[in-house]
Amino acid sequence: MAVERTLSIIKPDATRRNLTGKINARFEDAGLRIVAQKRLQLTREQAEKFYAVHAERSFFNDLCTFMTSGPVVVQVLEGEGAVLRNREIMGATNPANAAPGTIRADFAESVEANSVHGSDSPENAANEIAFFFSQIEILS
Ligand code: DAT
Ligand code: MG
Repeated sequence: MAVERTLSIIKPDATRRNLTGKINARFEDAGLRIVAQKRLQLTREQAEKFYAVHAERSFFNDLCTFMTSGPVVVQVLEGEGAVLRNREIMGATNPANAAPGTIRADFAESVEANSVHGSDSPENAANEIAFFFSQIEILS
């Protein structure tokens, strides 16, 4: 499997509970490398643009309100099959369905406040990384 990069976001419910380090340890312990990282306050406009694919969903407005409710940590993770690997480490969207030992099973508060975002395909990863980072901010 090829070395890939994926976009990860530690969401406001997790930064609020001071879980950034514990979540980063999950990535590093699984062999993913954090090759870029910054703490941001998303604007409403950024949240709506980032989640535009969900614009017609009933939860879109609440999702954007939640994502702007506090700081997030955006990061680029790199490693073998990083996109799928990160989805495995995160667990299912709804923490009630997330496998034991995954970030969402261990830390998420609800389907909305589910602690982390991860890109779902290499194509989306490239677009989502470019949404937050310039090439010179990413250091393998
Ligand atoms: P994922 O974040 O696992 O890729 P997604 O892309 O389907 O999941 O949805 C993006 C986010 O939207 C998700 O992390 C939390 C929120 N969300 C999804 N389904 C929801 C629902 N049924 N009710 C409330 N929020 C939801
Ligand atoms: Mg998604």
